[in-house]
Amino acid sequence: MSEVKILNAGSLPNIPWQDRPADLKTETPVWRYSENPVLGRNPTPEIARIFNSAVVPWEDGYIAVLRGEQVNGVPYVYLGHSKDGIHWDVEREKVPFTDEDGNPMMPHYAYDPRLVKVEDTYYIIWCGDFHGASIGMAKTKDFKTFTRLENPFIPFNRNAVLFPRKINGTFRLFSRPSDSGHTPFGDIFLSESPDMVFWGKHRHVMGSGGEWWQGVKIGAGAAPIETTEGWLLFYHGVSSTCNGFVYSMGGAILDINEPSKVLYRCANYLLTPEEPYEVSGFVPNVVFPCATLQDGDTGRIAIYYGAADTHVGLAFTTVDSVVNYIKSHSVLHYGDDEAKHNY
Ligand code: BMA
Repeated sequence: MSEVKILNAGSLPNIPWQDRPADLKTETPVWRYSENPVLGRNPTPEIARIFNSAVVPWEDGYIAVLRGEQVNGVPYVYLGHSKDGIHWDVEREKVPFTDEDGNPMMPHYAYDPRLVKVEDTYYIIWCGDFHGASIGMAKTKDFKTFTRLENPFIPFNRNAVLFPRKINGTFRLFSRPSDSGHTPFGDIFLSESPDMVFWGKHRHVMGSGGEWWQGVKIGAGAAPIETTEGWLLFYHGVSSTCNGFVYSMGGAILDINEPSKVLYRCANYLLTPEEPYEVSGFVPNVVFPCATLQDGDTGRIAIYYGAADTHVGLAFTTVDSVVNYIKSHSVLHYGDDEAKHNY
């Protein structure tokens, strides 16, 4: 197979990195940082745990929007700062959201943030409350002012993830329609918008089912990575056991011009809870990817994932090894490979 390259990512020579250990027993192309977790319990007096969180390069280091579970149990989002993407300083104050006139407009709660740069703007997307679980969105250019965009979707919906660029002239966003609780179903859908305000032309991308690790529900994880083989998507898949849900990470490759069309979908998980900080914590047996960093020069990818709703873990792969693994273990499910208008 020809070597797969990352497109339009630029250089990130200081990407957090460790080589794949020689003694790994698994064949999965994703391996963990040996000093995991990189964030966890009680980082500030206000926050009990930090987990499902998103990171981007910023100035001479990195900035993160972190899911911090407050000591009253209510989730919120906080900024983190790091020189190396591994050691983090966590702000004690919540992200100060405002409305479009600059007036304070804090969500009641906010969890599972994603942080994606599109053109010259950074978008934070989270799950909040709008008469039920739904998608919150805000934009910033300086990480000082955070302007909310009025409710992009009606409830119930979560796991919204933006594409890092327009496709055929429109912005694209994944989401996962749900219900009010620990939803026992869920597929990934794609929506498009000319202006980041009005979203429509919704299409179905991938369903749950098939292999057992993703049999109950799935949701987009990190912003898709543009590659020479298509959009590389890391997502979470959920299985049900007699002790509750188990969250694993999967991978798929989507058509570069029509990303509702799945080209390859890995039948095996890429990462599943195995380490003590993944199998034990506030919610055991959860790995929940929310962000990646990538270096276009080397093809290195660093994946940030929530572990057991308690910690942030870091894992690594290369674009060539992960795309080829997905391709060589691909099983498509009913309708995955079609562009689906469904009307
Ligand atoms: C999902 C979300 C995630 C969480 C996961 C496992 O429904 O609430 O924030 O990590 O459950 O508890």
